[in-house]
Amino acid sequence: MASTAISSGLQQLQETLNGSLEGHKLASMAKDTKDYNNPNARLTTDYGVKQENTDDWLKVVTDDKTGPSLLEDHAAREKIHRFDHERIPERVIHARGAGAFGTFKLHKSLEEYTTAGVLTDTSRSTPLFTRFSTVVGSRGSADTVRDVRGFAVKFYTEEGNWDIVGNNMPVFFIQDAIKFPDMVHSAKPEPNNEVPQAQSAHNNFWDFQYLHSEATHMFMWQQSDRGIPRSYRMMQGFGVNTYTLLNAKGERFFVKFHFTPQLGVHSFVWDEALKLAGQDPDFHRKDLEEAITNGSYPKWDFGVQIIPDGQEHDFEFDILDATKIWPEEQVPVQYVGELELNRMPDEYFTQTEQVAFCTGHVVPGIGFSDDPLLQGRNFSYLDTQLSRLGTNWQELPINKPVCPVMNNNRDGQLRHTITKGTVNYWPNRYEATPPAKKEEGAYIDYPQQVAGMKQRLRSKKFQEHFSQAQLFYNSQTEAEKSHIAASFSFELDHCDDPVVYERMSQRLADIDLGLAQSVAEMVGGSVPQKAGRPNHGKTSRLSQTQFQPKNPTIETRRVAILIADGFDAVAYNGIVAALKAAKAVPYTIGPRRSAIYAAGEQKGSSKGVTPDHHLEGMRSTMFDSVFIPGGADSVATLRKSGRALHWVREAFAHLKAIGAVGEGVDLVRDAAALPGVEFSSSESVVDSYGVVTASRTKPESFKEVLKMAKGAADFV
Ligand code: HDD
Repeated sequence: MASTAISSGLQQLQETLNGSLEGHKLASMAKDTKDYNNPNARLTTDYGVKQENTDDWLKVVTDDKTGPSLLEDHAAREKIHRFDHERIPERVIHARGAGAFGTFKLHKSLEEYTTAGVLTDTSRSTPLFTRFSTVVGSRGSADTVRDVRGFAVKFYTEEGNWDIVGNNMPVFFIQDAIKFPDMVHSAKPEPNNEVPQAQSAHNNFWDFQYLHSEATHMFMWQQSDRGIPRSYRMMQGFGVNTYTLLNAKGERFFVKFHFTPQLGVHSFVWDEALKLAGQDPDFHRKDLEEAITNGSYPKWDFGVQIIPDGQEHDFEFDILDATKIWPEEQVPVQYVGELELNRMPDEYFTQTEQVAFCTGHVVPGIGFSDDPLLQGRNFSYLDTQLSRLGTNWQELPINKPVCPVMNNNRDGQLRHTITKGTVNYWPNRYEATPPAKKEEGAYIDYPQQVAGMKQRLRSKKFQEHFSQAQLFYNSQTEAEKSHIAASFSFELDHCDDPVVYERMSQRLADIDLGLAQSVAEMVGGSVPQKAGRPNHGKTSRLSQTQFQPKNPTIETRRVAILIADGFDAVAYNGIVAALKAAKAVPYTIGPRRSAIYAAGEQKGSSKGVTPDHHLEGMRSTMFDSVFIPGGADSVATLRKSGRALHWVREAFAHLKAIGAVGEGVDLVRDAAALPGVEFSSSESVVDSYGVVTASRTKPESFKEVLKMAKGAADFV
């Protein structure tokens, strides 16, 4: 096929990238890319023959009589055959996800600790692909459910692919990989009726959590606001497992990897997340795409925590235990680089679905540790790709490294590479393709001394399961603590087996008596009278309120502007311009999606404003903020609309910034007429409950509204 728009676009991009690694990756993908939206292309069969009709099966037919369809129609059979086999098995977990391409830049070399080029060469720009995911739900489930989020990054480095297959929480439910199938089975829909979908709120999940006290720390994270992130762009990423770094002197260091979002960490409130799961199941997917296509590239600071070899036993916890963090107060995070996502995939299936991450993919200078979860993962990821993608999955364009690949792994189903040469083994008489030497960049294994008894046991420090669960809870703000209690109350309310909610209420007393008592009362468990163990009272930097941007911004925040006929054009245009200038994303919402006319405008003499959506099509849940311009007729219409009132009330209940000017203030006042809410003053700018109003339209009002919107994150 002639060079097409997409592949030539990719090539152009590559040329501008000037022979860089990113250019290399793009060029390699361009070779495998075809443009369907090309008017010069023609429909063909898979074997390349142009087709004149792909709508009618070849059949015996006359004007008034339809006879049998003919088996001889190879093209028809090929079309149906290909369709019949379109589906591949979804990931056994993390089935639902969204991905994007990006770049990694290192600011500070880590050569003191490692030889890895990607972590030592500050002149490099390393291309990468990131896939975010939920864990429990099927491929078609909703984005906003309460769950852990996957945060997997594939770095296409000059020395081979390096995958960090992490999550948005720094710990895990289990310590030993052999428990993984039990854990996942308990979280997935129950086996008898395949209920519930994408939920941890069921008997089996909480039964498992109780029976595995090692899960206590992790379920506190999962029940916190971290379980319902506002956006993939606003969550932390953690490698979770302990890896190692190896420097040029052959010294080894233990390491944990961190990604901290420059936009800060933000979450939904639970009611919002619940509603969005029905109102817009693709909310996170669309959010990522909207930001990237608008040029607001999400960025994370990349950091490492490092413990030198020999100091690994200096901690009260085992540094190889994935249910433990390394508190930042004990092991500071050194931020040394930046990850940016800047390009959406061209096609979901071949890129986001077929990307295959492996914890075993490390590059020279980076190694594993004896973390027993990581050791098992190193088998599982390689293995699972076989059933999902087949033997030659590493040859798929999205999985191919940017550096040369050559070895004697051959053949297998769907092999693409054609390897020239007369031998396919090593050593061979030509000394063809010999193994690399250390100075040529070979991967060097750390010569680790190992001694001990072969046993099915865990070492002593792995037996302590509650200290860091308390540390996490103690570190939360009062609002975050109340969200945790509400979350347990919701989840355990969905468990109808008293054994499950009774025991879990008791378990919570191992963390905090007050939490256990409030949850037990809500879910009908017997109320614990004394703490299961004393609280050590320690805290760490674990509240998400401590991970806020240095410069608060409303960039990428979605602001709904509610208007009806007769709206105040000055206020409307002012806010739209101000939001765009601040790189926020304004959406106009009206009672209908056909033109709405400003005060003084006539249908026919003016085109009016065509809203992006109508009040029934989109709900307040899909926006970060609501603004109501004045205009007597517009506001009168909105005040009569139950839906418009509900919009404002719901936004208020979800702690969103609300702004109104002129008569728009009256809609806010109507909506605020709720028991217990005192809302006053329509004369000047008011700042109460995150609501900003100004009854007179003046430029300062917009500034105030923007200021409030900037602070919106603080209310969430
Ligand atoms: Fe896993 C997928 C993260 C423990 C076995 N895992 C998967 C993905 C992420 C994680 C982000 C999705 C990757 C993608 O987007 O394609 N998993 C984790 C983390 C863990 C963890 C942070 C704890 C530190 N996982 C874990 C264990 C095992 C697995 C202990 C097995 C022993 N994980 C898998 C898997 C998956 C997977 C079955 C399913 C699809 C895939 O690998 O490619 O192999």
